[in-house]
Amino acid sequence: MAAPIEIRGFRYWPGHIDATAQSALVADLRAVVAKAPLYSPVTPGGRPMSVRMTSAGRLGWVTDQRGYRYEPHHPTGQPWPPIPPVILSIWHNLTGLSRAPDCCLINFYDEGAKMGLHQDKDEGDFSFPVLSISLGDEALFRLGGPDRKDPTESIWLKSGDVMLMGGAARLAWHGIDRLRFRSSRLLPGGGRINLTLRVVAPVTSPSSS
Ligand SMILES: O=C(O)CCC(=O)C(=O)O
Ligand SMILES: [Mn+2]
Repeated sequence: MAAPIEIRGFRYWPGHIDATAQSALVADLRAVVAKAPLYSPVTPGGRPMSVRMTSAGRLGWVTDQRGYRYEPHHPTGQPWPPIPPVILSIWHNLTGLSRAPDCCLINFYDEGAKMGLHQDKDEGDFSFPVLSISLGDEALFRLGGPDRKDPTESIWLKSGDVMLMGGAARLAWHGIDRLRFRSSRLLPGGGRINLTLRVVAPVTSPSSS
């Protein structure tokens, strides 16, 4: 395995997942989405997010007027499907942890979708990292520091890239400014899938920031 590139405490493996494995992952994710359909989430403040979202695993991240939190069920009331084994093995290989993630959050970015600068802080234990996998169109990822005002730097994440936010970078601010729509041929209709693997336990109460 190639050594990761370190950027401000983020660890980055460009092209970690090859084209064949990317297609296999998309097939696995289609099976997940068939059971737990992508839906359009709303922030606690009532604003629709531009990404569509679903989860796999014991818990899924949700947001609505009741706050940001993890729930054991999809908004339809069904449990989330299990995390596909190939995704779990990427987690175990790159984090070196034997502990499995509780949640694989699945974000789908269609043309024009983005994600504002934020911290991932709805989990109960920040000593565990968050692992992010990119599939499909290239996206401009902005990464900063633990303070909202810290300077930021941007990199284009490509299909097959994997990023680890752990240690000092675990609570770093980050977001997606824009997509290069149809820059990849992985998804026939264009767009980008981002997976984030998260250890959630212990489960926390809802937040709105
Ligand atoms: O799409 C990405 O690369 C980042 C997604 C993200 O930060 C999140 O889901 O919390
Ligand atoms: Mn995030």
